[in-house]
Amino acid sequence: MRSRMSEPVITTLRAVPPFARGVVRDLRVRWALEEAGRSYRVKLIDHAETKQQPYLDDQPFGQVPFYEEPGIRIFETGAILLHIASGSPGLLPSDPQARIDAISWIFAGLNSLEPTIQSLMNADIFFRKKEWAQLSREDTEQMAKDRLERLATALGDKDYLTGSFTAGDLMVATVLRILRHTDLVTSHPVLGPYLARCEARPAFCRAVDAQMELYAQD
Ligand SMILES: N[C@@H](CCC(=O)N[C@@H](CS)C(=O)NCC(=O)O)C(=O)O
Repeated sequence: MRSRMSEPVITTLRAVPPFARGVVRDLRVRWALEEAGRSYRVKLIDHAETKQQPYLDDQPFGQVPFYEEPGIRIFETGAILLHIASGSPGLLPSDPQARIDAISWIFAGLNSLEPTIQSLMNADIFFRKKEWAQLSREDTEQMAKDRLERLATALGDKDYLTGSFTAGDLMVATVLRILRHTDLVTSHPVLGPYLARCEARPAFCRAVDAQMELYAQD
């Protein structure tokens, strides 16, 4: 039997507000490890500790998750996902074009989709009482909708972005989930079924259940 000491360890927050449960970004890492068939351990940290040394040496922005395995320490979910996926053909195909397409979608999720989607989440949740957020909400929503339409066009009638499921879908699906307080994705004729397809994967179900279970006692 392999020692649990060799398992990857995900550092994540001990407690989060209700709106964040099920979308804390450690979900990306849990899901990738589940898809790769790897067990893992979780290390819990208080929010205040994330803003102090020694945690800031590991995660310069004081955020979660942080990932470690023997000989490797990684911050940023994109880098963590690439690392896990590079050892898992189910997440990153070996064919050179298929592989780089999947990697492109990881970056697209993080760089072309997440900023506009997170801005709408910020306007609706974090800054909802600020006048500037209320004044700019319509434009913020339109920017997110524009990106969603581009995504839907790229997906077309395929089940997944590059045909079969990859780490690119994993990243994009977790970004789309940030909008679960709206119906922009769930009511979309292309993106709604796409997200549901990703969320029906057994590996996703195990990952999200594990995150929800962690916060169930609060
Ligand atoms: N770009 C980072 C973002 C990480 C992130 O936003 N983490 C959130 C939790 S989902 C966090 O730590 N929030 C608490 C804070 O920023 O103080 C990544 O993808 O790893």
